[in-house]
Parts: sequence; structure tokens; C-alpha cells
Amino acid sequence: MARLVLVVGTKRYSSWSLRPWLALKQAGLPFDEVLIALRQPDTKARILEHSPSGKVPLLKDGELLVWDSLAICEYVAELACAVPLWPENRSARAVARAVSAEMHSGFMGLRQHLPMDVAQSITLPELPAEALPDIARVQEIWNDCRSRFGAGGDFLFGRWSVADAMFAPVVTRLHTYGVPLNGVSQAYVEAALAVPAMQEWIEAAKLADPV
Ligand SMILES: N[C@@H](CCC(=O)N[C@@H](CS)C(=O)NCC(=O)O)C(=O)O
Repeated sequence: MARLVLVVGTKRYSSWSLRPWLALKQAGLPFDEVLIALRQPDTKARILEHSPSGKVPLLKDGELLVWDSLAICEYVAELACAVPLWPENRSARAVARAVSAEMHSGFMGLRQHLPMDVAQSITLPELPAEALPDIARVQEIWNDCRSRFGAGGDFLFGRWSVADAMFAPVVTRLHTYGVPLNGVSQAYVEAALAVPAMQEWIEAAKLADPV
């Protein structure tokens, strides 16, 4: 079997790349990494050498190309049958997919106004108004998941799942910008940041050349 290859963008900024990278790590699947510097004149051309969508992340499994963070996480969950990456309970799994899809397709205010930068702590004079509804909705989701499905562990559905991968860049943003959170959300942020793979990504981002 060919070794998996994940093409990712600059670790400081590439929120989409972080998600499937974490899923692969959490699944314990070995993979090689191709890192492309974002925000450079040749970024688009370099990504297009690998990815038909012109975006990272991209997973290569031999001849097979899988692009888009959520599709890659789904594929990794299928490969990693020994380590379940979705909740086993059908209702929990349905909600995990719903919140993952909601994250994947929304939260533009949070994304645009509090961009991911895992290498810094940034104090803003005040939080951007455009991000506030998203911050409230994220906490609503986290509180709901933790109270209904979280009994078996510290993550949204108890054991770590793709839903935690999808929210990982939100966790780092809330931490980077020191956003005040309710108790359940703060505890979740701390648990998500403590995951060794998350620490590994953040350390690599801090060590890399600033680009
Ligand atoms: N919907 C895509 C979004 C991917 C995306 O926007 N990736 C950004 C980096 S985080 C990118 O490739 N930017 C490079 C460019 O647009 O030139 C996914 O979920 O993977």
C-alpha cells in the first residue's frame, strides 16, 4: 500500500490543513507531509502541482486524490477502522456530522475577523462585532454537544472525533485572541489544546520561518 501524503499550507495560518492533519495523527495513520507556503507569489502554482481544486489540504493515497478538509477527514475515518473517528451512537454521529458541516460551510464572521495564527497571542481593543454571533453559536454548539454526548471524555462527543478536528482552528482562534468563554467552552478549549497532535502542530508553526 502506498504511503499517504498530505499536502498542507503554512501551519501558522492554514486552518483547513490543520483539520485532516489532526485526523490522520489521531487515527495513528503514518503519512508524509508536503508543506506549501501560503501568501507567496508562487503559492497557487505550487498548490496546483498537487491539487485540482487549487486549495490545500489535499490527501494522496497512491493514485487517488482527495481534496477538501471534510472529505479527507471522512476518508481518514474510513481508513482508520481500528480507531473510530466518528461517534459510535447513530444520533451522536448524526449531530457530529451536522456540526462539522455547519463549521465547514459557515462562521464567516469568525473566519474573516479573527484569522488563525497559532504562533501568536493577540490582544484586540475589542472583539470585532462581526465575529460575536459566531462566537455565541460556537459556544451553543459546544455546550449542547458536551451536555448531550460528552459524558465519555473531554471532547465534543466524549472521545475525540472528526467534529473536534473541524473545530480545532476555532479553538486556536479563541485562544489566540483571548476570547472570554463560558465554563464549558473554556474547559473544552483547554482539552482540545492539550491534545499532543495539536501541540505538535502549534510547535511546528512557531518554529517555522514567518511567512
Ligand atoms: N473548502 C476547502 C477550503 C480550502 C482552503 O480555502 N484552503 C486555503 C488555505 S487554508 C488555500 O488553499 N488557499 C490558497 C489559495 O487560495 O491560493 C477545504 O475545506 O479544504
